[in-house]
Amino acid sequence: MPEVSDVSEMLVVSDEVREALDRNRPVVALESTITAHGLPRPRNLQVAEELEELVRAGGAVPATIAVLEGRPRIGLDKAQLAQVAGESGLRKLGHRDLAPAVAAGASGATTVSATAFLAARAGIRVFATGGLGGVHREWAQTQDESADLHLLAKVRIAVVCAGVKSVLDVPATLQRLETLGVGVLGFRTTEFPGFYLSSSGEPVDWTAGSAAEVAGVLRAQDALGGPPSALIVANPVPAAEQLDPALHDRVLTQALAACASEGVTGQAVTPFLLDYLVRNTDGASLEANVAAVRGNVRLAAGIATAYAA
Ligand code: PSU
Ligand code: MN
Repeated sequence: MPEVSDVSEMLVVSDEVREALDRNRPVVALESTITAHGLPRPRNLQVAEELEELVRAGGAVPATIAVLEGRPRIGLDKAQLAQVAGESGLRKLGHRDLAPAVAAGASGATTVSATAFLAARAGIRVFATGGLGGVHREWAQTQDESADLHLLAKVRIAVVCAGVKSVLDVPATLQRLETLGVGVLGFRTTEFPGFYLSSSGEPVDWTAGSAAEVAGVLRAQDALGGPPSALIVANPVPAAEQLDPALHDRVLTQALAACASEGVTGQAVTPFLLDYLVRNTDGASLEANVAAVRGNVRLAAGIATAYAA
């Protein structure tokens, strides 16, 4: 077991990401749970590679994050990305799972909570994902609320997302974010996006019209100081690429029923629901999901570039 005394020895930051951070060049963190557990194979690897290319096309350096053989890695090479996409039984690691995974020498994909934590530790200010975890609809019975929310109340990072997955209780999730003090900024929208859908129907208090405006909010957060918290940049999937709302509502109702009748609980709930939607919308939910993530990654590269300028 290596002796690990500080964060720079614990985190393995790729040379490319390290150099970009040292030179104050734009970097965008990407999570790996969406690749390992959120998208079907083999499409997942294609999407993971495409997302990194989109970050580069936007003038920033991609830093996909995962834990491999007990080492938290910030920036993966091609073989490591393929390992995340292809290794069967790869664990799903939230923030609380990081220490046990490191100690055990285990590998795992990082959720939003674990990715945001590691990215912030490495000094990365902007992170792109699909949809955040949040409060599940059966919360009153299960108390299932994603650890994403609590962690985002504690780290200073911008998370560009298409809202929270529509399998969740969206109003309850927005309420929790308010209680936890996590800022929410609609990007060119006054309504919180609905992940597969362009709108959840819920209002947002603040709207930004450009990446430069979002970067201004990040600078204001930095200047205000105080206890860190995230900023959620809620970026809707383009209307032309959203899932048909009627199909969405119908299949989602079935998915929630199947989840309950099959007794799926805990960490397995989110992957189960996402997979059910893919299989029962003939792949349409997958296309909407990928479209949403693409848009988020492009925007994140723009924000990181404006912030570094
Ligand atoms: N968004 C997606 N696909 C995903 C997830 C989000 O489009 O697979 C993942 C994220 O990693 C998020 C996690 O952090 O689901 C939340 O899982 P849970 O609800 O178990 O906290
Ligand atoms: Mn959960």
